[in-house]
Amino acid sequence: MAETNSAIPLQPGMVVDRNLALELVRVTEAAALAASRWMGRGDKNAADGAAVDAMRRAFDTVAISGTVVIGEGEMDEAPMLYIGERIGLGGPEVDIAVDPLEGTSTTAKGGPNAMAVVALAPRGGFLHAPDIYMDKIAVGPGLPPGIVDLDETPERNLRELAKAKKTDISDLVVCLLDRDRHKEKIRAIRAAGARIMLIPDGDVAGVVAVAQPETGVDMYLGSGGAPEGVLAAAALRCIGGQMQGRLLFENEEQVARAREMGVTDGNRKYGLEDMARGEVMFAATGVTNGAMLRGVRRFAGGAVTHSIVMRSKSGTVRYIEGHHNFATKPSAFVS
Ligand code: VTB
Ligand code: MG
Ligand code: MG
Repeated sequence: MAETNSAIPLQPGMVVDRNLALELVRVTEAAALAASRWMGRGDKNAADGAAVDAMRRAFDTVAISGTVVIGEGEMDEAPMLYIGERIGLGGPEVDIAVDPLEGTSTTAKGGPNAMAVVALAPRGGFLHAPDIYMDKIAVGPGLPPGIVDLDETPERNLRELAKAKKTDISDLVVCLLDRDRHKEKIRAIRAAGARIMLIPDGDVAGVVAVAQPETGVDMYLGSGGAPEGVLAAAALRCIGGQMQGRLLFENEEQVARAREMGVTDGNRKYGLEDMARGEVMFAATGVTNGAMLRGVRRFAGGAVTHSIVMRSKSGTVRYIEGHHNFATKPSAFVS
């Protein structure tokens, strides 16, 4: 007889959790469908606005008492999904991190990797990251803890990673955002003999790629948005992998802003659990095609979406293909 897993007995609360994870997909689907209308139309603000609006509406149907902690800005600058905004129908108290359109420029150009992203944690579970840069390093699951370190050189990190993966450095691929500020890192990676994948935008997908073997990405390196860092950390908590991040301050105003948000040590190196604690969930729907997800495909009267949803508790990763019929779908979810 097959052994059953009796280690984790089922309790009613767990069913709520499981269903909630799937509810989150409806939210990212709605945002992705709305943003997809703006693909390649050269107007990144319109694309972003459409995603924010659709995501906000979709949240009204989710059974949570949510507080936005990573959102679209401060109350006075963002009308929707601002930091501190209360969302949901009522239910468990949770914190919400959103990027309704991760990759606005790439959407405006019809480029790769744009997606709608949501993560959920128990109250207090997310680092309250201001909208500044964060230095990031990430590797996939199944490696010895501490195998790479933000404070080590790319050469050393690559050497250690190659050793642990029992490959040559020349087999490894490092993913970075294609930015001038990464020139020195790119030079060092090439000098060490590793290969590189430069992405135009979308470093949430870039970080998560380290945990998806089919992407061929072994390490993520470089600076991108701090809110995107927290979202990526939530995903890696679910799918496995290691990540470190450190806030990068460009001026005194940013330091003060971080302090207001509770950051006492500006130089702190955050690990995965420091950025996304407790039982977290992550959902994303592709807007344009990417390494992680396929983009929205529209046809007469409907569209197909491709989403990922995962929970840290069970470690289950689901890919969901949604076939949407606009004639019968509730209008709040149609764009
Ligand atoms: C990254 C990327 C985002 O911002 O976080 C990036 O993932 C960082 O800022 O899609 P720069 O563009 O200034 O390098 C985005 O491109 C936009 O949020
Ligand atoms: Mg955004
Ligand atoms: Mg973004």
